[in-house]
Amino acid sequence: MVKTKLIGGFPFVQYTKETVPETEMIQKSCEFFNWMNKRRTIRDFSDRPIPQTVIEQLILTASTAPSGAHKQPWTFCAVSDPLIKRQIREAAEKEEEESYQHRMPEEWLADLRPLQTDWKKPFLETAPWLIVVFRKSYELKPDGSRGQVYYANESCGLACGFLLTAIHHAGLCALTHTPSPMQFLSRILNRPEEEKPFLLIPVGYPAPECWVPDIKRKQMPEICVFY
Ligand code: IYR
Repeated sequence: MVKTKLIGGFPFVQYTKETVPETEMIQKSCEFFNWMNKRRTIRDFSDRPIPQTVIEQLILTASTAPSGAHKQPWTFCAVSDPLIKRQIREAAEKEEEESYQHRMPEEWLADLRPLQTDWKKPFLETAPWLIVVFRKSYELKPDGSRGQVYYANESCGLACGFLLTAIHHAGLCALTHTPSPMQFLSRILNRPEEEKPFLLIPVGYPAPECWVPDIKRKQMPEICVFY
């Protein structure tokens, strides 16, 4: 039985967590790193379908992320409809072509060269699901008035991190795609004014032949300082 009590007049539940001995903790943290270090962003997707129930569970995991004042300022739009995916691809490619040809400065283009990206985005139609994450800039209360949200960028970033981890855990792959500008997603998905497009995440299996850049991750001394 979960113990409950009022603190400052608000309901609290007692939280218990199963802890592990230190040796096991060291092993688990190593294993989890080794497994997370295998996650890669991909751009070559298979069209093999994924059941909606899997996508639902992945999104439920994403929504366990912490958020400012527990406002959960996110909406996840999961798209498998081929006609909507095509509309998204066409609109994204239009913006991306303009960006690659005119908007992105030379330094940015040079930084992207090792990744060999370009304005063509076939994965927006090939991947069986596109999860479009929207960030709420305010929330609509039941009476129609506006309520504040807090740290919405940080909250949505955390939720997307949880989502990518859940996708990897399910044996699937994803791409964190940020077509720019991406207001077209609000229009195509008919989202309300308070929701702003945050991240577009194609989800699926890798194509039978899938290539990723041979990147190296920074080592401890470059990313961490102990005090
Ligand atoms: N949005 C473009 C460009 C792009 C930008 C960054 I920063 C990347 O890490 C990768 C791509 C595109 O999706 O191609």
